[in-house]
Amino acid sequence: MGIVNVTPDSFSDGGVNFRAEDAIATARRMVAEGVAIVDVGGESTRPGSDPVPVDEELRRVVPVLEALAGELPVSIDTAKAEVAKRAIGLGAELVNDVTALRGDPALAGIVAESGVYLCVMHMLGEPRTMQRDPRYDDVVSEVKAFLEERLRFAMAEGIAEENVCLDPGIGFGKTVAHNFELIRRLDELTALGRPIVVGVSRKSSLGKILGDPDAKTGPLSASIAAAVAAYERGATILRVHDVREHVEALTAARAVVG
Ligand code: HH2
Repeated sequence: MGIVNVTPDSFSDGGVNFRAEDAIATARRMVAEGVAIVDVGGESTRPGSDPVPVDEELRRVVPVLEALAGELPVSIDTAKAEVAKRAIGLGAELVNDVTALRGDPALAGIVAESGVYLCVMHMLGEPRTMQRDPRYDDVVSEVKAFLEERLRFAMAEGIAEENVCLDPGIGFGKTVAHNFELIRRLDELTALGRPIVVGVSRKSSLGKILGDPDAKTGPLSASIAAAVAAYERGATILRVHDVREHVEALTAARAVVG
């Protein structure tokens, strides 16, 4: 899954794809590089970020979705029902909701009605405050219980189980240790029987283990290593910024794993 942030302020690529022409070109390049689906988002959820009003989010993503409609597989990274509805109308096949259907009460119905795929992600708290001293007794069992409960909720709302994938939410209300423990023990999440999405690309935990306690991002090399480790532990979808390098690395990993 390739990340196309149509935002001025995303944590690692803010502004790079803020102009629709740039976002469209990036999405097309990702497909040429082997991506399976392009995740278009108009709201940053980086630590400390504030929500974006619905009009502004639509203004950012709609021109991109219009240009890509019917051309390549698209996912919409949004928690807003109105944005999801518009994106689905323009051909989006997956709704990537970092609030796991807790943000907008109308979102579940739209996903259910249209029959698109849904990604539900774990987040402790909300982006503005989530990195202030996150605590768990056992991060993996708590994330697992949350994802299981959200899967049941989605199904109760009429979303088909086979359309749901689950994401531990690397960096969303977690310390560096929590993030790596979630990847290390990913088999406990794959046991839920649904495809697991992992988004660790460029995240600050990678920069922090490399010795910079104030890192806001991590390098490509470390992103790839973490993605390959997640793949070996059963991740199905890797959400990444640098498609070509990840496709190459994961192709080699797959050749080894067999
Ligand atoms: N991470 C980000 C955003 N959306 N969705 C899923 N399912 N999993 C993730 O790990 C995830 C996500 C944050 O990364 P990015 O989109 O690069 O940054 P920003 O939120 O600042 O736009």
